Amino acid sequence: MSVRRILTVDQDLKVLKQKSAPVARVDDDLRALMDDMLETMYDAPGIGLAAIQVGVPKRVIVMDLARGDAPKEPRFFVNPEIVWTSEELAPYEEGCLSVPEIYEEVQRPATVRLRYLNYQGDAVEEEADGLFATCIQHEIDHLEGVLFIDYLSRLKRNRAVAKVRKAARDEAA
Ligand code: GNR
Ligand code: NI
Repeated sequence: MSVRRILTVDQDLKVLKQKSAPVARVDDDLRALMDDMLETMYDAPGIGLAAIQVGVPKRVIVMDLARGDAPKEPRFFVNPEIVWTSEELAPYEEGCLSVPEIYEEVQRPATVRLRYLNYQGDAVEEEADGLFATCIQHEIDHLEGVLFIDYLSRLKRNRAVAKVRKAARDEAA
C-alpha cells in the first residue's frame, strides 16, 4: 500500500475535469488501487476520495465517515449510481482535498438512494442521508469532472482557485 499524490486545481485542473470510466470487474488490481486510495485519504486526512483525485479516471470512491477516535469504517464504491434523490435539499460547508483550504456552503439533495459494487464486487443498494449523502454526491461529482466550487458563483469560484494558486506559490517560495 502507498500514499499517492492528490491532484489539485492549481496544477491538475485538466485531469480533474475528466470524466471517469466504469470499471469492468472488481479484481485484485482494483482492490490494490482502493487500498492505496484509502491510505492516501487517511494520510491527507479526508473523509472521501475519488480515483481521479490520484489521477486514475475510473469510477471508484473510498470513504470513511467515522469521527475522531472511533474505530475506522472504510467504505468502497465501484461504479456508483444515484437512483433516487429527495426533493428536500440540505446545506453543508464542503471542502475538497483537490481545492485545499477552501470551504463553502453547497446545497444538495438531503437523501439519496444509491447502487454500487463493494470491495468484494457485490451489488449493494442503500439510502444515504446526512454527511453520507453530501459526501457520496461530492464524490460522484468527481467521477463526472465536477468540483464543489462549480456550484459557486463565478466570482467565488475564481477567488477560490486564485487562493489555491497563491497558497501553492507561497509554499514553493
Ligand atoms: O475530506 C473531505 N471533506 C468533505 C467535507 C464536506 C463535504 C465533502 C467532503 S469530501 C472531502 C475529501 C474530498 O475532496 N473528496 O473528494
Ligand atoms: Ni473532493
